[in-house]
Amino acid sequence: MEIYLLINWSVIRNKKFYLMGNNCSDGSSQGQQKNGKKGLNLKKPVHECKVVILGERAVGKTSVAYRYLEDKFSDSHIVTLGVNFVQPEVKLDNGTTVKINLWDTAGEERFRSMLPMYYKSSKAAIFTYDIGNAISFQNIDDWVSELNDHVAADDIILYLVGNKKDLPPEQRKVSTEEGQKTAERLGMRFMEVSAKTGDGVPELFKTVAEEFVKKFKP
Ligand SMILES: Nc1nc2c(ncn2[C@@H]2O[C@H](COP(=O)(O)OP(=O)(O)OP(=O)(O)O)[C@@H](O)[C@H]2O)c(=O)[nH]1
Ligand SMILES: [Mg+2]
Repeated sequence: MEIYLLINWSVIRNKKFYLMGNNCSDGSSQGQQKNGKKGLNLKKPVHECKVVILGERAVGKTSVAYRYLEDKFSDSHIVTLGVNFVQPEVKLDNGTTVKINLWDTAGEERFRSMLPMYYKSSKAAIFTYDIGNAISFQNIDDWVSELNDHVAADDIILYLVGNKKDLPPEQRKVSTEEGQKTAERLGMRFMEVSAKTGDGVPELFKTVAEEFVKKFKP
């Protein structure tokens, strides 16, 4: 079942929808945490990281974002019209918070021309395919070369993510090894996840946040 939902250009945060302006930044700010025992204010860094999630229609881009943000899953394909903006936060082990300004883009062909504005100044790109759909995997090269036309390789961290890891073996069309090889060839980090079960999803966003801090906020 396909549902067209007009929630684009909104921020899903704390289970509410907010209208937004296109005002995300990649700057950082300083949060403060009070140490009750000693009465000291210990500054904990808060960084913002712009991330774009890309891939063919129905590979599960929105579902991955929704799983991380709300820890929920829907069997319906809620077709993304243009782009959704969500803002999950990741807390790292050292107390640093990374606010991920996540642009969840539409896989449908008719929206392709608007994608470059979301690549621009992104610090990470998550290329997603469906492990049960070989075409969505074969097309990854096209997605990557499209991004390379707009962003210098050194300015962005690339992830290749095979979603729908929960599918039974007989429905799998792309092996883990094929995914790994392609990621190596394209200089990307690789993971398989399932938005349905949640397997690998928190790890994905944690890795994105950690790598972002390592590379851009050392
Ligand atoms: N089995 C399984 N199905 C999934 C998974 N993730 C998403 N789906 C299903 O795949 C379909 C498409 O999911 P979406 O998240 O809407 O896909 P999308 O990539 O955002 O699609 P577009 O917005 O059209 O580009 C839906 O029916 C989801 O329920 C998963 O991990 N496992
Ligand atoms: Mg979507």
